Amino acid sequence: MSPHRFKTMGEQAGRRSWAEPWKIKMVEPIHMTSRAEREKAIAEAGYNTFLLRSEDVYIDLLTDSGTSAMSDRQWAGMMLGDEAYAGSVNFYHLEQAIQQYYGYPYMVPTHQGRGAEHLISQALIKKGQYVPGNMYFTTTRLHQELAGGIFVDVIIEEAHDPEALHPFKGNIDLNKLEDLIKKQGAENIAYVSLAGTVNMAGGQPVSMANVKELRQLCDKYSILLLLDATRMVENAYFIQTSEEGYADKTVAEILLEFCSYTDGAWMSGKKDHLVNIGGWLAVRDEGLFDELRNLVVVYEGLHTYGGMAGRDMEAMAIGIRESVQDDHIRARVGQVLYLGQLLIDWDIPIVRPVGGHAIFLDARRFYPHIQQDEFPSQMLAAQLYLDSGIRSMERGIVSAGRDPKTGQHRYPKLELTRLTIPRRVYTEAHMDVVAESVLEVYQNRTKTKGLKMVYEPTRLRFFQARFEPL
Ligand code: PLI
Repeated sequence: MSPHRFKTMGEQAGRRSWAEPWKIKMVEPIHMTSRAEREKAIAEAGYNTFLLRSEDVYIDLLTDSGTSAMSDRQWAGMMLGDEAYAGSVNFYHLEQAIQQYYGYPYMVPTHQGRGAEHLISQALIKKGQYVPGNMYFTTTRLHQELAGGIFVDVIIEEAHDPEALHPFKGNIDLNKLEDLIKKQGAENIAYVSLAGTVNMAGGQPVSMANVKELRQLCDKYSILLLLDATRMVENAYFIQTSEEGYADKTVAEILLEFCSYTDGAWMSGKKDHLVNIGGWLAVRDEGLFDELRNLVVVYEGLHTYGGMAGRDMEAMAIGIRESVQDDHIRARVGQVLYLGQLLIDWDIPIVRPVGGHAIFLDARRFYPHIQQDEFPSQMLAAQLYLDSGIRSMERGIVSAGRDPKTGQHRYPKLELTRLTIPRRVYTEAHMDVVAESVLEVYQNRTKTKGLKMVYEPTRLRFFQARFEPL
């Protein structure tokens, strides 16, 4: 029983709760496995939670990507899918929603976010050019590297410190960025790659002040500023709640203003947009759009479907409108904050401040006795699964991969295990169960040993690598 949910009358007095702005119409049963079943399952999965079968998982916090519950309106929209090869009506609905809420005039759909990352990297990066960004993301950096680019992390230093309480830890350090531009020359910078609520830093937002200054710096050197808008609605919510001057603006207004400082964006619709598949790439410049339309037909599909079914574009267009409602985003981030606060109250080491989509357990402080190259975050994810059937994800040395030049492991400062909350899927009671399992694993931490990697894929190794306990 969670101590948090059963307070005395005195402690409850004066309290006014809010609740999710929806009720549940359909449910999907989940079931609990026995410890013996989980031991077998995790061993068969090579201690990699990506390799578990979802039927062996109790509460699935692997990712918030494509795992949202759609609304009845979205499901109704699926029935209106116009599956014409060209010029589907759903494409125009999607285009209109992106123009209205993100403000970019030109858009191509893609099958998901990495499809868009591929196109923008191919279109804009020349071999040997630098791509500065606010911390890497796995697929984003890989596409930049495959196009011949060199990613350079220019996020503020606080982002690498899990205990630093800066409210906008996703901000770019403008001095670091300008130093890089001066050193390498503006012509050798492909573009600035800015992400909202920076995933690998713990879902940390970027402030409006930062993007405004960034715009000025990019203008000074005539460099493009491109946005990974994947979780920008969550970012807009943090601006509304934490940045001076934005408390009275709607999340939709903040989102539109933020995007107005950028030249274009790519999107994994599987997150903010409340759908299970899809993405897009949108820009302001007509010439660049022309190039993207040429590329999309080669790699994704015709420019009016780009790898998506008509029904999926319709669900996404509706999801965009739902996602920017203040009530929705407050409940979404509110649930993440609820879980985070429980863990903070119980002195469990997590990345702070709590971000928008996930709780990141700090595996360095969890398992100080396990060396980074013995994969502490990977082991922590396995231990959580063994304890309760909860699935989380490694976001540390395995995710960081190897340096393409030296072939050595990259050793990121952050060694984290991510508990990612799908949108509109789990209840507060599920969050209590998760917190209690984390506490149990934390209490047994000194007994836990590390892992050795026994199979390593060449690219994005975290998805399929296999491990054995030391
Ligand atoms: O999974 P995709 O291809 O739709 O999107 C790639 C992608 C791009 N940017 C960011 C910030 C992401 O978080 C992202 C995908 N993230 C996943 C799958 C995640 O579990 O976080």
